[in-house]
Amino acid sequence: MDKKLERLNNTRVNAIIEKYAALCEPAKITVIDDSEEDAALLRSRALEGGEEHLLAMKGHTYHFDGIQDQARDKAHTKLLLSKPINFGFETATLDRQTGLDEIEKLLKGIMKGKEMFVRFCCLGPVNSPFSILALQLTDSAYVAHSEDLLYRRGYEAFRTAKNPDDFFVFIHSAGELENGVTKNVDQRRVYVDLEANRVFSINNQYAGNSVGLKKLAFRLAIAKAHKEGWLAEHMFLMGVHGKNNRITYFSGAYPSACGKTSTAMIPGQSIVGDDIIYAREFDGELRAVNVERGIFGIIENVNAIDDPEIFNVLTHEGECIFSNVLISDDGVPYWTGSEVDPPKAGGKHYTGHWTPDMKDVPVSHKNARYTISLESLANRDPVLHDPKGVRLDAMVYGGRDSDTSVPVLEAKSWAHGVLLGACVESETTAATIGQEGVRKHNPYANLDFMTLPLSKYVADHLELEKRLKTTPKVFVTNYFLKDANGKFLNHKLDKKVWMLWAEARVHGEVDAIETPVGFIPKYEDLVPLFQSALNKSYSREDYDAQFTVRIEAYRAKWQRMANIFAKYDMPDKFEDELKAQIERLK
Ligand code: SPV
Ligand code: MN
Repeated sequence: MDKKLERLNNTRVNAIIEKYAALCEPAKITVIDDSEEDAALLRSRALEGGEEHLLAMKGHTYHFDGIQDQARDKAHTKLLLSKPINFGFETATLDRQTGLDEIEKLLKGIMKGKEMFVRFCCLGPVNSPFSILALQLTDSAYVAHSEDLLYRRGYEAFRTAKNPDDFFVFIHSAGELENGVTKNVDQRRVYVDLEANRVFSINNQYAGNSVGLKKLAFRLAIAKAHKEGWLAEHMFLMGVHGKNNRITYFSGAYPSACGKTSTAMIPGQSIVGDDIIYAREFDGELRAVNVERGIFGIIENVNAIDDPEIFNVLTHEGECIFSNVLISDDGVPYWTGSEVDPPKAGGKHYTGHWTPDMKDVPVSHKNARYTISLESLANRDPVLHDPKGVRLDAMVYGGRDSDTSVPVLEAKSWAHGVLLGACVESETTAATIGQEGVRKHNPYANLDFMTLPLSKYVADHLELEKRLKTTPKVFVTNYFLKDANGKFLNHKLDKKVWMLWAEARVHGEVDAIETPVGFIPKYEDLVPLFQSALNKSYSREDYDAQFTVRIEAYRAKWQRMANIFAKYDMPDKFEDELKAQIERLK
C-alpha cells in the first residue's frame, strides 16, 4: 500500500480510491501530501502532460481550455435527487440512480494511460470550526495544481481529523486530451450527488467546472449549511479601513463578472477572500472565513491603473497560472484591457494562432482568468488563516444594473436586506455559457449554485436575526448605472467611496436620507469622502444624476419581483417585506 495512505489510515479514503481506480483504470496513482515536494511534482506534471506551459517569467505558466470549455456549463451541471424537490427556480436535476448509472458508464476506463492524483484539502482555515475536509481525485495535474494555489493543503488535517469519515468527495477527469485540451466536451457532465456529499465532473478543464473545491464544493456546502444551521455564501470578504485605523469586515455577493473581486481589491482596504465564505453564529456574533486561499479571477481589464495590486502580481515573478490569454513567441501573456498592446506578430491563442488583424477575435477570452494565491498580494488581510474568522458587520449585494438601482443604499432593516438579497437582478456576463446582457433574477448572486429551495434559504437568513445580538447592516451597490444616453454615471474607482460611506454608517458616523427603497447617502457626506479617498471634487449634478430614485424603474423592478415570488411559497415575513416595499413605492 502507498506509504502516505498507510500513514493516513483512513478506511473511507482507501475504499474510495480503490473503487475509482478500478473504474477509471489510471496507469498510475499518485498521492499528494502537504509537502513542497508534492506541490512541485504537480507543477512539473502539468507541464509534462501539456496542460500547462512555461512562460518567460519565473513561476508563470499558461493553460488553455478548449474553445467550447471556457465557462461554467450550467446545462450539464445537474443535481442528482432520489426524490424530486421543488426548488421554485429553474435548475437542472436528474434522477439520482439514472445519473449515477450514466456517470459510471462514462467513468469506465476514462483515465486509461493517465496518472490519477489524490489530493487532500481543507475548505476554510485548518483547525477551524468552520472548515470542511475534501478529497479530490483527478487525472488533471492542472486541476490539482490550481487547487494548490486556491485551497489549504489538508493531508495532515485528514490525518488528525476527529471525524475521519466526514469529508466531501470530488471525482474529476479531463477525459481524453488533444493538444492538452479536453476532446469529448459533448460528454461533459457535472453531477452533484448531494445525498453522498460528492460530485462527479468529467470531460472538462475550465476550473469552474473541474476544480472540485470551488463551485462544486460550494453547492454541497449550501445544503450542508442549511442542515447544520450556518451559511455558505457566494461572497467576498474584506476589511474596510475606516477612521483611526479601524477595520470593519464586510462580505459581498455579486453575480460573476460584476465587480466582486475588484471590490475586495479596492486600494487602501484589505482582502480576505473574493469568492466564497462560510459564516456562523458564535456567542451572538456572525463570524466568517474565506473558504479559499487564492483567487481565480477574471483577467480582462486588469491593468496598472485600475487593479494595481493584481497587475503587479501578474507582471512579477511568483506562482501564477494564466488561462485563455494570448501568448507571444517570447512567452509573455497579453490580455484585453491590460493597456499593453499585443505584439504585431501575434502569438498562441486558445483558438489557434492569433494576429492583431483578427479583429473579431479578442486578445483574450472575456472569461479568461489568472490563478494566484492570496499570499502574493500586498493588500492581503493578516486574518486570512485565523481559525476564528472575522466578525461580519456588513453585507453588500451588487448587480449589473444599467437603469434602476442607485449606486449605494442601505437596507431599512435585516429583513429588508434579506429581501434585497433575494431580489438581486443582473445582466448576464461571459462567466457562464450563453447570451450576455440579459437582465436576470439572481437571488443572493447564488442562483447558479443553489441546492436548496429559495424559501428555505431565505428562512435561514431571516432566522439568523433571532440568534444575533446585532445583525450586520445590509447594503446594495450598483456600479453600472447609466444615463439616458447609455453613458456610465460612475467611474470604476467610485466604489471606494460607497464602501467607506457604508463603513461610516456601520459606526453611526454619517446620517442618511430615508427613501422608499432604503437609506441613501447625503450629498454633503459624499463630498469629503470623494476628496479624501479619490482626491476628486464631487458635484451636486453628479449626485443628483446618480442618486435620484428612479421611481418608475423601481416600481417595474418590484412588480417583476412580485410576479416571480407569487410562484413561490415564501416565509410570511418575507411576503410582508415584499408587500411593504411595493406599498412604499406607491
Ligand atoms: C464565478 O463565475 O462566479 C467564479 C469563477 O468565481 S467559476 O470558478 O467559474 O465559478
Ligand atoms: Mn464566483
